[in-house]
Amino acid sequence: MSQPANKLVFVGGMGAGKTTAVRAISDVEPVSTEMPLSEDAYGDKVETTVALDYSSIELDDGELLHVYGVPGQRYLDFMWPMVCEGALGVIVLVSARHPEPIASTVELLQEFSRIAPQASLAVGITRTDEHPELLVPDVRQALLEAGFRLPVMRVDARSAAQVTFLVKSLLSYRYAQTQ
Ligand SMILES: Nc1nc2c(ncn2[C@@H]2O[C@H](COP(=O)(O)OP(=O)(O)O)[C@@H](O)[C@H]2O)c(=O)[nH]1
Ligand SMILES: [Mg+2]
Repeated sequence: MSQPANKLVFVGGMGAGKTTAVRAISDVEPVSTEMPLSEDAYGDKVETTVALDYSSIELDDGELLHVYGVPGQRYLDFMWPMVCEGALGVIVLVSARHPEPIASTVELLQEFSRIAPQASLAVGITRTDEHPELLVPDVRQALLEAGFRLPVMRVDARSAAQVTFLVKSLLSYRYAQTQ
């Protein structure tokens, strides 16, 4: 199966804003694929349902971008390589209400830089309207110390303008880097 040329992936934990972000910037009605699982994070046999989000957007110059949202929970990591194949960018979304926002972001950045070495990375922090105590400079500094120099910004996943700005920041950063 051939992969779409321009592919962008949102990843993050439950409630990080993936489905909302994909929906906010969609030109078309997004698709959510329900996946029944036989085990939950603790290995119990339960019926859990997770969603993979997909949609597409057309950028200013008519360039088509395929956008995916993939769960960041480790027990769903089998989905990561499939979704990331050929991706030009991976955006880690983290909710400011997450108990350990920085550690969880570093962990996802480490995983996805390994799974998708070709992709550029960026971080969007959601729900800072409710949790203003999480400051971007602190996150940026912690990510730098972990070896990640990349765009980090607040983003309200409900705002098309803010999500689009984050996407464009990743693309600009990607093309500004020396090859
Ligand atoms: N107040 C606030 N709510 C947000 C923000 N970003 C996302 N949400 C809400 O967070 C909830 C969870 O988002 P969702 O897209 O379902 O998260 P997902 O599990 O990553 O797909 C939704 O009700 C969104 O409307 C934000 O910046 N501020
Ligand atoms: Mg979702």
